[in-house]
Amino acid sequence: MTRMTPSEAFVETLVANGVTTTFGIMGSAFMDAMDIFAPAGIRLVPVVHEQGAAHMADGYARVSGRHGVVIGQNGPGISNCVTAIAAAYWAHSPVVIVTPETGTMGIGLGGFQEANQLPMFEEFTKYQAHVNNENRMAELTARAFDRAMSEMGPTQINIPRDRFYGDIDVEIPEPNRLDRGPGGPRTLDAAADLLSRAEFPVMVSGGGVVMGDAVDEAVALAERLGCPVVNSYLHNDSFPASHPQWTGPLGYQGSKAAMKLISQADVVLALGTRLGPFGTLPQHGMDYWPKDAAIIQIDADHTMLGLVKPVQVAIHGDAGESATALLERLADRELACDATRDERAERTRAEKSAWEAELDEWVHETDDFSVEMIEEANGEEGSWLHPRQVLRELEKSMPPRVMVSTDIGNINSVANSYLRFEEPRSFFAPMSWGNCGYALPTIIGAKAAAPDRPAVSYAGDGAWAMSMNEIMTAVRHDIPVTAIVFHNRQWGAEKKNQVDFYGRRFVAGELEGGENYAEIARAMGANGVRVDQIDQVGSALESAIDAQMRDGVTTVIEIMCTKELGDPFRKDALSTPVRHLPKYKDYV
Ligand SMILES: Cc1ncc(C[n+]2csc(CCOP(=O)(O)OP(=O)(O)O)c2C)c(N)n1
Ligand SMILES: [Mg+2]
Repeated sequence: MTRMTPSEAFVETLVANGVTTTFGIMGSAFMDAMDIFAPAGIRLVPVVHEQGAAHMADGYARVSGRHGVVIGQNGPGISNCVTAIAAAYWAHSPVVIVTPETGTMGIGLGGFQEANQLPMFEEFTKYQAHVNNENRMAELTARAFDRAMSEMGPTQINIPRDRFYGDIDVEIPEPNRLDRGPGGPRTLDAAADLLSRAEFPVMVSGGGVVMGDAVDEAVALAERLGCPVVNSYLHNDSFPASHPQWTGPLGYQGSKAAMKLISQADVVLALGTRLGPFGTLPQHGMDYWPKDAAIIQIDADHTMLGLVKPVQVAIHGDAGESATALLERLADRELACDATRDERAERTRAEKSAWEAELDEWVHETDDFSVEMIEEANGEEGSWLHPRQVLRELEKSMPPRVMVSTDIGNINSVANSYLRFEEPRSFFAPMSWGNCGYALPTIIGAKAAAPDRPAVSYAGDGAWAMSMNEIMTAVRHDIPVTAIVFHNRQWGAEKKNQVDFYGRRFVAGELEGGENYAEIARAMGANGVRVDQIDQVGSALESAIDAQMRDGVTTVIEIMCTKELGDPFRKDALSTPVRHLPKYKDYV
C-alpha cells in the first residue's frame, strides 16, 4: 500500500493501463488530476467540442486496439459526449469515458452543472462504475479499463468531483486481460463436419476478424476452403482486397460480386460477425441472402450467436483462435468442395471482373431525378462532378496503409463499393449508430494513434458542417489529416426519400448558402482546395497526402458534386404516405 491522493491513484491507474493520450476539454471538476497528467506521461488533446473528443477516443481505440480515453467537465461537457459514445458502443470500441460529477454534498440540490451522469450512458456502455468512496478510486478505475477490453465496448467511470481529494492508502491494480479461446470442441467439430460436406461455402469476414487481429488466420482458413470471402457491412478492412478470394462488402451500396456469390452458398461461415440486420438487407434490387444455407457463426460475444439469423452451429470463440482450430480439423481431411476448387475460383474471378467493369462504366446515376439534376448542373456555372466518378478517382489515388473514415450520407454510402483495404484497422464508419458528423473527429483520433499512417476522412457537406470545427484541433495540436468534403448543396441521403416517397417535396433538404469550405478551412489554419475538374481529384488527394506525411499539413479538399443521388439507405422502412385530413390531401 502506498499513500497517495485519489487524483494520484486515478492517474497512476491510467499509467498502469498504458494510457498516453486522452481527449477532452479541461474543467475544474478534474483539474486536480489533470494537473499531474504531464509528469505521468499523459497528453490531454484539447478539442473544440466534446462530441469530437469522444469520437477521437473511438478512432484512437479502433486503430490501436488500446483504450481510447475521453474526459470532460461535469454536466454539459459530459452530455456533449453521448452521441459519440453510442457510436463507439456500436463499433465495439474499448473507449473509457471519465465523467467527473457534481460533488457529493451538492448533488440533488439543483446547483451548477448538475446531472445524474450514469443514466445518460446506461444504454451505450458495457460497464459503469461510480466512485462512491475515494478509497476505491484505483479499484473502480482499473475495472472500467479491464471491462472495456473484456466486453469490447465503452465503459464509464463516474467520479464526484470532491472524490479526487484526500489521502488514501492503495495498491494500483495490474491490468487484467482475457486470454480468449477458440470455443468448445463440440461446436468446432460440428462446424468442421458441416464445412467438409459443403459444396459452395462462403466466408463472411466481420469486425471480429479486425478486432481480434485475425486476418492471417481468416486468410489461411479461406485458402483451405478455396471459398469466396465477403466483408460484412462496413468492415471492408477485414480481408485483404488484393487477395483473389476477396469479393468485397455486403450491405448498402456494397459489391454485387459478393452478393451474387453468397446467394449461391450452401454453407455460410460467419467469422467474427453478428450478421447485423441492416448489413444484409436487399441491395441493387437483389435479395441475395441465401435463406436455405446452413450458417456457422463464430463470435466472441455469445449474445450475438443466432440473434439475427438462425444458425446451425454457433461457436463462442475468438475469430483467430476459432479459425485456427477449424483449420487444424480440416487440414488432412478431404472436403467435398476440394473437387471444384478451380471451377469455384473461376466463378469468383468472373463475378469480380464483371463487377469491376460495371463500376468502371457506372459513371453517374441514371434515375429520373439524378438525370434532371445532372442536366440542371450542366446549365449552371462551374463544372459539377459525378459522385461515383469522384469516388473511383479517389480510390485509385489512395496511398498504401491508408486509414479512411466515412460519414453518413448518400455519397459516403455509395463510397462503400470503392473502399478497399490491404490491412485491418483501416476503415472507420459510424456503424449501426449512423450519426452524421462522425468522420472528421474519428480520423483525427486514429491519426493520433497511428501518426505514421496516412489519414483520410470523407463527409458530405451537411455532415461536414456539423463536425468541421475539429479542423482546429488537427491544426492546433499537429495531428494532420486530409478531409474530403462532397459539396452537393443538400442533405442528400434524406432528400432521396423525398424523391422516392414524398413527391419531391423538399422540406429542409437544401444547403444553398454558397459556402466555400476550402476558404473556411483556410480560415481555420488548414490548407483548403476546391476541386471541380475530374482530372484534378486524384492529384489533389496525392498532394494533400504528401503535405500530411511530409510537412504535417492538414488539408480540406472540397469537391463540387452534382445533386444526383444513389439508392436510398433502405426501401423497407418507408411507405407511401396516406393522409385522411382534407387540408393535407395533396401530400401523398
Ligand atoms: C446526427 C444526425 N442527424 C441527422 C441524421 C439524418 N441524416 C442521415 S443522412 C443525412 C444527410 C447527409 O447529408 P450530407 O452530409 O450533405 O451528405 P449527402 O447525403 O448529401 O451526400 C441526414 C440529415 C443523421 N444520420 N445523423
Ligand atoms: Mg450533401
